[in-house]
Amino acid sequence: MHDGTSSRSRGRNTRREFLKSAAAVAATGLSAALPLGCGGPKAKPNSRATAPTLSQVNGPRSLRAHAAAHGMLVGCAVNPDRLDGDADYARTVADQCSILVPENAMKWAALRLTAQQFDFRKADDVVVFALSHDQKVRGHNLCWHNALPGWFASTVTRGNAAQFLTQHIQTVAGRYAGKMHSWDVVNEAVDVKSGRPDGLRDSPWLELIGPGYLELAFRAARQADPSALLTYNDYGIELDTQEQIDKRGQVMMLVRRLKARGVPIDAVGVQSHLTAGDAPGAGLVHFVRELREMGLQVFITEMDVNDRKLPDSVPERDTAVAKTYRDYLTMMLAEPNVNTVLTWGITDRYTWLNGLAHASRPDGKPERPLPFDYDYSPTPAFFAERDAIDSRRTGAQPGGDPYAPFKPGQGSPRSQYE
Ligand code: 9MR
Repeated sequence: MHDGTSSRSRGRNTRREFLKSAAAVAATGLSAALPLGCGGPKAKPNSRATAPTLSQVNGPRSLRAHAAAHGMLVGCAVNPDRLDGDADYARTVADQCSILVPENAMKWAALRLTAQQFDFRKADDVVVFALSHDQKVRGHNLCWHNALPGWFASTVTRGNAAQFLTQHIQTVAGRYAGKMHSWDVVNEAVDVKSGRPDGLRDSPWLELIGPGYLELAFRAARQADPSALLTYNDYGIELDTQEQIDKRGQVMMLVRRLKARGVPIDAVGVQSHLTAGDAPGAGLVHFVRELREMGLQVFITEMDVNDRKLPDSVPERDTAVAKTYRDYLTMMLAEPNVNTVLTWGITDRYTWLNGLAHASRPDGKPERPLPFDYDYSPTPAFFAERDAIDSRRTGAQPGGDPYAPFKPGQGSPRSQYE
């Protein structure tokens, strides 16, 4: 996968190539070259009888057009190999998204096959695609306990871990500096079950560097790319179950500690991996408002709705999944500091949920968690997501700047975590 050159010379060469190819792609208008037709949905045993036509969901009727009209960004996680190899996928992503995030291509394991070498080819492919389709890019992620390369455990020690993390962030965030909407700087650092008073997960980074690793990562990210919005991203903080209330509280305390130390953090990512029938409630809204009072944005970063608790009937599953999208997004998008929504994939064809051995449907049927189905027909979830975008009434002006500076002030809620 890597080309055997040193990371320094590799960095210089690929940066030139990357910038050249981004400019060339933008100049030739790759978007215009992408096929517009879908080729027609193939009959699948489990698909709906009358699928909506593409013209009902494209151009001015697309998610991205509706989002733009409400001062919002909408998008999904993408796989560069599919962007390259599946024309229907590339067309759907181009049509529907104003922001992309690589599902895996910017993780440590993807970029760092050895301790000395970086391979940016797949990550660059995502950035080039996005820039050539007038889309923003989120980076995911700079520091996580998961998706670490095989060499990590035997190479990274207490003596060199801070240096490894800092250099990684300098190299990766530095490469894309000025081009990123935001970075998930630290991912999933909170785990109540780890049993620590500070709520931090028992992870390699904690073990090797100590709790200061988060501050180190955010400061390095700000230095490497001063214009990206720096995000703490986590899951399991959406519902009002006791487990999720506790975790949300620990995330809030973590953000408060970082802010109190002047650590640069701009946003919290609420991943939003939901189950059909989940009914997030007042606790999450309160959390979002409290973050707003602190000057932070909230991004919905990884939304999907699994249907594994529902019977086989496709209409029944689609209806329940769509209702969960509608209720959740309508609630969240009423908050002015929530202006960015990404789903974890765009089509059921490639959802990570169907690769899960431990949590797939008991009947073995593929899940239908996303706005487009296996054959790229829009699902009821698409229309629920679009309606929720249209329901946004926050004073955002059509065509307004989704990055307009936050104005704290009105309606300060008392912290539920004090
Ligand atoms: O969807 C991703 C899957 O393809 C990877 O194998 C996995 C490990 O890298 O990560 C999945 O994405 C996760 C994301 O990076 C962080 N939040 C949870 C996502 C789903 O597990």
